[in-house]
Amino acid sequence: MTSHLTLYGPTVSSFTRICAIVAAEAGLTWEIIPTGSGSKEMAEHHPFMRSPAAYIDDLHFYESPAICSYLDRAHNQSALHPAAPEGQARMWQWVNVASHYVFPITEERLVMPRVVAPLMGRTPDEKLIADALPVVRYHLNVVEARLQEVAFLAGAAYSLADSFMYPVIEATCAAPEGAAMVAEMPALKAWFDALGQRPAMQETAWPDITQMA
Ligand SMILES: N[C@@H](CCC(=O)N[C@@H](CS)C(=O)NCC(=O)O)C(=O)O
Repeated sequence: MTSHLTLYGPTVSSFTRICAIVAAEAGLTWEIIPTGSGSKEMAEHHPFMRSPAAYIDDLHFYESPAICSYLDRAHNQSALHPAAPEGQARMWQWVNVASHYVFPITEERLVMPRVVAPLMGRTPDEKLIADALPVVRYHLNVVEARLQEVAFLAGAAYSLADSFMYPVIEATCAAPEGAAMVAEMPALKAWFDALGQRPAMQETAWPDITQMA
């Protein structure tokens, strides 16, 4: 029986997309039921009202690492989990770097004020952005340094770690300041351009940034 993934979350959300990417890598069909983070509807699927929540194989999961690990192990022969203990540890290390360090700083202090605020009729907070830029650069430089050592974040092969980092970098590039920084970082730029060719990235591309929620 073919499995189908149903995600609850905003149509444009980095973590919802991460789960869709891993589903697409596994060749699964997937859909997003548009649901606002923090909404009463979301509380029916995620006790902390974060996005996404996932339903597949008569199972219900929340938290993107758990969702993605299940999708890959149950439906993709663990292709995105390195086999060796060190590779697995590196993968989770970089999943956490993407989720807990690079995502919050780029999302809250660059993408939201520079890209989303004007779409909502608000003036960008230029001081917030200016103060954040060196911090954003620092975070991106950490990723650049890793990618100067190895082809992918966990080592020699594409893994869940890259599936987590890619949408975060793509969103960062929606801000001109973010795009300019990535353009100056050769290893990160080459990794980003190469990953952008993967069918899973193209299948899950956001329809229109103006729908960001
Ligand atoms: N730890 C969660 C994080 C999910 C998350 O922060 N999602 C964002 C949307 S991309 C969200 O729900 N933001 C709303 C909020 O922070 O209240 C996961 O891995 O799924």
